[in-house]
Amino acid sequence: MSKDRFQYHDYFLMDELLTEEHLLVRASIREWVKKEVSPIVEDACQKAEFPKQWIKGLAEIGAFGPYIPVEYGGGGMDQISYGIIMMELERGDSGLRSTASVQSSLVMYPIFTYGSEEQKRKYLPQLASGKMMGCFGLTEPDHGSNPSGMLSTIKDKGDHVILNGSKMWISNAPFADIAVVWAKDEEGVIRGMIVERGMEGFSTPETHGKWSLRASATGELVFDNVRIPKENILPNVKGLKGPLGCLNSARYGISWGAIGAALDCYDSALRYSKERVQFDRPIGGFQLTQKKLAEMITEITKAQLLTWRLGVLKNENRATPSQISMAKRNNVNMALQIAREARQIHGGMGITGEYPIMRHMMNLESVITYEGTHDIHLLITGMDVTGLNAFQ
Ligand code: TGC
Ligand code: FAD
Repeated sequence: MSKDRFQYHDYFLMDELLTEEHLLVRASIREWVKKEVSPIVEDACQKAEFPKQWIKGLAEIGAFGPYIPVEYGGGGMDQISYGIIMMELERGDSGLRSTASVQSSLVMYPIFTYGSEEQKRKYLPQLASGKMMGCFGLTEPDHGSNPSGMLSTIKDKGDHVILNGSKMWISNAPFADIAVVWAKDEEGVIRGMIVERGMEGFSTPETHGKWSLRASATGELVFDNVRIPKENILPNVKGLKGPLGCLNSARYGISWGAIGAALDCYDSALRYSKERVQFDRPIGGFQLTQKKLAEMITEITKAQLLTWRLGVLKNENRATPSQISMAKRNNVNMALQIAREARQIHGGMGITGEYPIMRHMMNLESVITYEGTHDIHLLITGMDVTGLNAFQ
């Protein structure tokens, strides 16, 4: 990729709604992404490798558990700061944001929210410092959108349980030290537990051949009679609301993250439209190009306002799961449409690694599917407004 010339766009002066701390956080993450991510991300994607050195950097900039209290190693920040961090990381690459959001929202969050005091003290500081990495196992080969049908089970054996089953499409699985896993007990109740690498019968084969999120490692979790000590079970939640509660936090972060990817595409397309000359004038002077750019910044601005408001509600503990679904669905789709339009503005150059467009576009094809597909989120909104369940 050529030099990272990204500039932020704030059409409705939304910076006036942010605090000094928010702006400082944003500046420091952006600087790190420009220095440590942009120069190597294209190569990492071409090679389908997750650059492991990013882990230390992410920990140093506070991207692991930004809103987890300081006493457990987290950043003690508010939800808007968390969102801003996700936005700046995804401006760099959705796979990078994935790694940070899984660690924060899907591993640290459940341990903090549903874990015992011993579990919090044992795992959270290690996860915040990046000395330990985690993953989240909910999806199974035959149960994606409907996790309630999961087949993974635990059987009670006194001081431990025996875990059997498998999970697939698990971000960070190939290198994770621990996995927060969801499985049904003998009464069919979903329980969460912490599975550690090295436990006998636990393996994490890597998933190859992805055309999307190539700089993020994805794998399976396979459990063959794995002995899990009872102290590894999360004591304070039972049922599907456990994993779905974690998804609220991750989906909220993605709604910010998608704005980052959209901004990067828009910024690149705007610059290219002023520099690229055809028919003796910059292509930005043609009405059809301006239509694309004007619609892009309009959609980005609407998403920025929606998401900032969601952040305020989240800070006040008033954001509902349905509001989060609406924001995740809207913003990821918005970013994907912008990536496609930006690709057109770049002409043939848009398919090369010289520009970030095609990489964002391919990444967003995963983002629009994971954490609940585009259509599942539509049905969540539909159910919220009608009171009628159209899932089954
Ligand atoms: P349903 O009967 O509606 O609900 C079961 C229980 O859960 C409660 N609940 C929630 N609680 C907290 N937050 C939410 N968002 C909740 N939604 C529902 C609900 O109140 C009920 O509680 P209770 O006490 O009555 O038992 O469940 P359902 O089986 O009908 O399913 C509903 C549906 C389809 C919306 C849900 O299962 C769903 O969201 N499906 C999508 C699955 C999904 O998003 N998977 C994501 C896997 S993780 C991932 O993709 C990580 S990618 C990370 C990265 O790399 O960045
Ligand atoms: P399916 O559920 O089979 O859906 C296929 C299609 O059917 C979709 O279009 C869907 O919208 C539609 N559909 C399903 N049900 C309905 C319905 N009731 N009405 C209308 N349409 C419906 N999971 C984890 O647990 N942890 C992770 O870390 C993780 N990381 C991921 C990383 C990547 C790169 C990817 C691609 C996925 C990841 N996932 C992870 C899994 C992800 O959450 C699932 O892919 C997603 O929830 C969809 O499940 P599925 O792929 O089985 O699709």
